[in-house]
Amino acid sequence: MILEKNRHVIVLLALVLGFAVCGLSCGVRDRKKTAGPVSQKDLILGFSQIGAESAWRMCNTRSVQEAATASGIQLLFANAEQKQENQIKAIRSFIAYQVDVIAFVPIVADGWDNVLLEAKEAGIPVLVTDRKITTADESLYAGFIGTDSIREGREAGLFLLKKFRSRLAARSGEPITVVELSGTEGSSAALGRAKGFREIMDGHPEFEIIESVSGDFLRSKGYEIMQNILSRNRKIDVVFSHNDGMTLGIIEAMEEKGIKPGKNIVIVTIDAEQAALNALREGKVNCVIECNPKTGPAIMDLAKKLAAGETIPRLLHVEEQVFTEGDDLSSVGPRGY
Ligand code: GZL
Repeated sequence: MILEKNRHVIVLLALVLGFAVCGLSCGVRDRKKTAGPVSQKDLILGFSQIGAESAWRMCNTRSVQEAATASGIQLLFANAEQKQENQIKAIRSFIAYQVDVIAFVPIVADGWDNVLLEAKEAGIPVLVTDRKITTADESLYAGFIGTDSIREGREAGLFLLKKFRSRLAARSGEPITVVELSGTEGSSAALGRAKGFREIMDGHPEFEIIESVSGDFLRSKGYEIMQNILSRNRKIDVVFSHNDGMTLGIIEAMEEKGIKPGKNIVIVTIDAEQAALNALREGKVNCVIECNPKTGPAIMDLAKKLAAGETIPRLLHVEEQVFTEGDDLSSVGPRGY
């Protein structure tokens, strides 16, 4: 079972070991000797992905893999099974093999300085994608491409100001109670969404965040947490969920208790996967904020630039939109995740 569980890492390590032995014995792939711009056909990109915790993540993985194939870039792909230590091992394997570029999704924001310093000393540029890192040494990575989590959180708050404008105008004094289900603790996605949300909520004391619990971006945890909160019969006006996976669990728990999601309790959710837009059309959620997973092509373009010795923008946020109840969604095509 363990073998199966860590299959991806084992395959990767065997691959790297094999290449390293071959490299040592037949003198290939010594980047230092062939330092300088790498032609696209020889470009090898090491990519560390965090796992497969949501439909969003699986779409992000497909986007990276399909874009690498379309670009003719050789991809060394490692699935970390939700563990930072597996990501650090994978990045060290990429360094050992002397890939041309490393890209990774940091599962949490902290704890990357040492391994990124090793990559820097090996002369391998690093692209941070999807989630951000916290570091005092900005030279440890070349740039970031992904979504603006703080903006996503702000959009959630701004929707609620509109949704509850009449209650806010009435100044009834009755608090508007909010339950927040947040994503993976310590991840920039969860930290940013919580920060942006509070930037708006803190300006309106009528809103009261009565509970904030991490559901780790998992549907199963969204269900369990919501079940537990509902069992305590608290008055809940709003649920703000950091991703659609947890929201699907939240909806299930509410309906089991005879609560009408989107009607008895307002729901705001982030990602905009197909199931969430379907729920919006059915009136089971009230606002869906897009978080775009399809960054594969842009990642490959940036990897080519880095391999050619070019500089890239430090920060690239991808385009995202907000879908709300009452929108005409007829022009919104299949989401692909
Ligand atoms: C956000 C991304 C999050 C998604 C979740 O950029 O890191 O991780 O919102 C996913 O669905 O698990």
